[in-house]
Amino acid sequence: MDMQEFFQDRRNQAMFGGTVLFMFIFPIYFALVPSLVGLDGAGASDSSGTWEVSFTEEMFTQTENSQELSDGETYESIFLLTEEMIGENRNVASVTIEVSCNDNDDVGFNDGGSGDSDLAGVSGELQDQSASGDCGGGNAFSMTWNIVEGYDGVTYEAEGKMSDITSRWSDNESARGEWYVGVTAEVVDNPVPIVGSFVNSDDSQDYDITWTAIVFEVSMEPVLNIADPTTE
Ligand SMILES: [Ca+2]
Ligand SMILES: [Ca+2]
Repeated sequence: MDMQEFFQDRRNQAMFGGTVLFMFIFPIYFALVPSLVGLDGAGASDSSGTWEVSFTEEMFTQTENSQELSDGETYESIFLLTEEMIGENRNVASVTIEVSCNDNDDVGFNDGGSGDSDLAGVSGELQDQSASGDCGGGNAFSMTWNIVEGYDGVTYEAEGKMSDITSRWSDNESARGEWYVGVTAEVVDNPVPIVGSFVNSDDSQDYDITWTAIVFEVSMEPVLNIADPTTE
């Protein structure tokens, strides 16, 4: 059967027409389905509209104690923030380290501590920080890196494309890796006077270290703007 005979047959015509129809319908159908069921990721259909944008947070914390350090000694604190902890479709809002110490070995809470970060093992263009403070019992010092600027976790309404809202809250794959802060002790001996002599009372200090990473997921629900007839 040559091509001319093939197309003269009515059954073949119908079959051919049906085939051509489905060749067009299926790609259109499968392109639409993800947006219809709300599963579209980046690159797929990108709905525009008014959205209620909300956030689901998870907090990762790591606490440790430096043990007793002598004056000038440095404790190496490492916090690992992995892709596995962050997970797909989630972003890192911030990473914080808080260091506290309580110099109750002698009189006057006169020890202190300082910290210097080294973020060579962390993805992204993050700036190193230094901080220091006194061992009065509370936080001696802390450092915070805001990975997603302006993040506060508060639900809000926005107009626009889903993809624009998603990228507004993107951490751009930064903050992953090995966070390092060296905590250096500053120990000051303040002798306690005992009748006729001095007691060498303070030659060390320990530090409590807490790392906190806030990870979040963005959710968007369409806002239906239905005018209330009773107010018009
Ligand atoms: Ca002291
Ligand atoms: Ca001390």
